Amino acid sequence: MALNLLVLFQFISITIARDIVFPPAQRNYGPQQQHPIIGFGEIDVSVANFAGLTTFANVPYVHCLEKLEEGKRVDGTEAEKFDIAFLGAPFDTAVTGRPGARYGPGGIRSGSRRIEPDAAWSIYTGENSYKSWAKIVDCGDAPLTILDNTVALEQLDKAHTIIADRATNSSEYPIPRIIVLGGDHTTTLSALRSTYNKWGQVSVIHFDSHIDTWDPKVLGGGISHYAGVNHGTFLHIAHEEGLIRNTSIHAGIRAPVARSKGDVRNDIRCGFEIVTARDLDLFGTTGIIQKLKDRVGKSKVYISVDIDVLDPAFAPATGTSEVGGWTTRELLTIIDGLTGLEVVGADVVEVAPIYDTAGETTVLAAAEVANSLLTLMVQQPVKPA
Ligand SMILES: [Mn+2]
Repeated sequence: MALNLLVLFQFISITIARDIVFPPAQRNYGPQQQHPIIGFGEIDVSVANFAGLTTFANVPYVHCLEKLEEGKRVDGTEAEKFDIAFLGAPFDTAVTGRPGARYGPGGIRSGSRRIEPDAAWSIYTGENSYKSWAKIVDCGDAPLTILDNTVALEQLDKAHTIIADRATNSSEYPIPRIIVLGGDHTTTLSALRSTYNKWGQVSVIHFDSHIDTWDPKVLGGGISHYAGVNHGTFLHIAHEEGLIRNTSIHAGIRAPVARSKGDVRNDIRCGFEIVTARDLDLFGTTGIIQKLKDRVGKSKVYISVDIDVLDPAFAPATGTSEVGGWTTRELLTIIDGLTGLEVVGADVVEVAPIYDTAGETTVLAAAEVANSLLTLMVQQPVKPA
């Protein structure tokens, strides 16, 4: 039996073997001539995922902030319609640790260059987010001043408002959703103001090593109101502004707090529950996914990913590194597991490319996180209530 099979295989391999014929270069060009580099067949210049200008995952750039009158440009032409937009928020003047996240949007786009919409079929799901019902675009970066944080956040608020007011490509789902490429974590405040205006209060799923609900009087030192608005207090402010529900949750927390009990008490007041980094060892990714889903229930969700949720081994390029974090694979498994939630906004923030490795470890991870956030939005379209 074994011998028969062997004979059969040999027969098949003989019948499908092909002759490899090399072009007779010597005869055609002569022994003294250089073999031409081009000249065999058509030259394709239509596909170039690391040439040209860089958008997230090579999706088309749209000037989303241009002035429109009833969907038309000043010259009367029709403006582009889109369902999901990437928006860069190059802002890092409200950090407490290392600066540099103003270069995050460019870094994340650079890390996303290998994603090619025509060839982005997931090996896990068989789906391709870029070949779905949703028209996906990159709006470039919001222009944010580096000289005044208050003005910069107002600029970002306005950019969000303009983009969320644009017409969608889908007639069924009338509000475009935004994925922010940060930027320090303060930028999430503008995004939450924007989701509140369009969708009402949201539950926040906050992946981070820090709680970021600090009372501005604690983190900011009470120097001034201005100093209190920073990347560790924005969730406290979002709660005070009534933007978020008390069904919010942190995931991946491991950094120490400033007060023995006050910070965690305040965190609960702001509507949060804590999943620590080491909870993963106890419950596994499936257990973490279930905790997050149970907490937010059927409410609309905003997902914010501070890249420092990852261990510095996987994301060294960030402002406030904390060791003992999750791996990139664990984080992606958990985010992908949130499928089915009504995600109305998302971000990946605190990416500071100047501290990255030569292998672009952090920006590659951040790009994949953004890709997973996009996938959640594509998998679950959302209608306003
Ligand atoms: Mn953070």
